[in-house]
Amino acid sequence: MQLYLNATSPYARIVRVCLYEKRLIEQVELCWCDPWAEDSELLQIAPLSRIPTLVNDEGEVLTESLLIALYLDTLGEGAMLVPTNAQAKTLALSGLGQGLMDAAFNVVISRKHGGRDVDETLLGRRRLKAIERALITLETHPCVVNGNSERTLGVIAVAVALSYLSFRLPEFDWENRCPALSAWHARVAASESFTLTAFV
Ligand SMILES: N[C@@H](CCC(=O)N[C@@H](CS)C(=O)NCC(=O)O)C(=O)O
Repeated sequence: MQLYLNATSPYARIVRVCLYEKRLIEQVELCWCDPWAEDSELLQIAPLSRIPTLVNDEGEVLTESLLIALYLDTLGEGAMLVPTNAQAKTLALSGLGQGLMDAAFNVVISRKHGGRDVDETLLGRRRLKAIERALITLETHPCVVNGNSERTLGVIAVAVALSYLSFRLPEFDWENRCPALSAWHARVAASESFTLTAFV
């Protein structure tokens, strides 16, 4: 299999963490690329030119981090990323994590192309408020309150989104403002699959 990725994509990091968790990392060739480049190798196989993109051994081209994670769950070893006895809870948390990631990523990419003023637009304000609401929700989420740091897809998606916030938008200062979430995140982020995939 080949995984197209870069080192700063939070979506690609979800897939990398899952590859470690499912003990599949040795079976994947990592193809580092720039998804924004017009003439990339990635564009030859993926019309939307987005990462992560996974090409499996049959040549099937999979995109969308959470869909790729579901596929890896059917292949690898180790604990299920989406345990059958907690499917709805896990998918709900995965959606919250990816939504937080989408909002944070869109703040970063909009500022990059439109400057800080984009924060004052209708969509800019919506994104910033969505991040705030997600943090408030997560601080009292049962998973965090109960200290559940088993690395299901939901836990992975939320923890990667929070790491991305620290990496790209430190002004949110969520670590100090959300102490329970911060302690929970520190436990998840101490695992090997997180330390080996840290943003650089
Ligand atoms: N919903 C997608 C988002 C993927 C995504 O937006 N990836 C970014 C990099 S972090 C990308 O490739 N952007 C290039 C582009 O949109 O042209 C997922 O979960 O995989």
